Formats: sequence, structure tokens, C-alpha cells
Amino acid sequence: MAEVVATEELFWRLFTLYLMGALLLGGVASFILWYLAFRYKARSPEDVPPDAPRPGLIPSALLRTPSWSKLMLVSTGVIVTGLTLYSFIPLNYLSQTPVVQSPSLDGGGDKLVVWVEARQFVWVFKYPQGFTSVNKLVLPTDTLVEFKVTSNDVWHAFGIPYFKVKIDAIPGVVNSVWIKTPSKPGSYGYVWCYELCGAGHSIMRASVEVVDRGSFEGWVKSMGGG
Ligand SMILES: [Cu+2]
Repeated sequence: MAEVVATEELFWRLFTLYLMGALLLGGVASFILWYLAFRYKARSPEDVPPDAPRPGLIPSALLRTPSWSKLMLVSTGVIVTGLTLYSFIPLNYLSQTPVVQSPSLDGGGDKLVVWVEARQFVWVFKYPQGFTSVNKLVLPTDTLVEFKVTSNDVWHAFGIPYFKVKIDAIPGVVNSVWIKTPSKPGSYGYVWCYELCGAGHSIMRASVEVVDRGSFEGWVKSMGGG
């Protein structure tokens, strides 16, 4: 499973890249702004150049674009286009469930496939071992999990903040989203509904527990699964 990059890892990489870029460019722009403001501050009325901007008047100098402004425009375009194109790499990776060769969890597949059915206002998880869990998602550690998401009534949206994934739950449609569970067992927050689906929307959530393989097998048995 080492070859699969976790969804939250993809998110944090991209987030860090954008944050660093914003801090760097914001820092440079702020520095230039303050430097120019102090460097060219008018210290007496005689200092004010005749072509200085005046309230209520459009400064004609702004209409003559100096070459460095064009350079700024082009470099901004290059940065924004570059970031946009680069963002497609993780988005593309996320859009399809990675193929893995790991021990079978349901007697046939190489990943755990959980069917998710949204209902006003609960989450129903159907496991391949033939049982159903309501509002409680239990997953084994270090496993690729694919969610097949649909709805029993109105539009909902399935999302797990920790894993940074979200997908629409629509009646008659099956949407897929995947995660790679961490190797550390523990509580990983909640599944929340991200589509205003009625009066109980805000309480529509399910706990997410990641347990080791042995505990998972035990839980499956306790739920009546084979
Ligand atoms: Cu909902």
C-alpha cells in the first residue's frame, strides 16, 4: 500500500504550495508597497509632482502602461496558469481509485468497497461481508477504501473532513470516492452531509473509526458479517 498517496496528503501538499506562494508573493508585494510609500512620501507641498493622482480625477499617467507593468501582467498570468495546471495532477489522481495489490478483505477484491446510502437523516453503510451499519463507519488500518455513494431520497453529499474527500449522494446515481486509511488506529472525526437536505441536515453525521485488522474482523463478526 506504500505506493498509494493518501487523499489528505494530496490536499495538504497542494494547500502548502498555495499557502507558501501566497505568503511569498504577498510578502514581496507588501514590502514594495510600504517601501515606495515611505521612499516617495511628499514631505512638503512642493514635493507633490504635477502629475500626482488627485481625488476625483483619473490620472492620465495610468493610461500609459510602462513595460514593467506588462511584465507583471505576464508573470501573474504565468504563475496563475502554472498553479492551475499543476493542480490537475492531484485532482486527476483523486478522480480514479488507485489499483492496489493488497490482501483481500471481502474474498475477491483488492480493496474494501463500502456502499453508502444517504437517507433523511442518517448514513447507511453496506459492507461486502453482508451487513449494514448505521451512522458508524468502521474501517481497517492501512487499507484502500472505495465508497460507492448514492441516496435513498433527496440530494445529500458525503464528505469526511479528515480525509479531505467529498462527493454528491444523488438518488439513482452511484458516485465513487476513495480514501487510504491511516496505519494508526483511532477516531477520525465524522462523515458529514454537505448538501442542505432538510430539517435534520445539521445532525446528519456518522462517526469514523479506524481499527487494526484483527479488531476489524471482530467487529465484522459482531455485526453478523461473514
Ligand atoms: Cu443530507
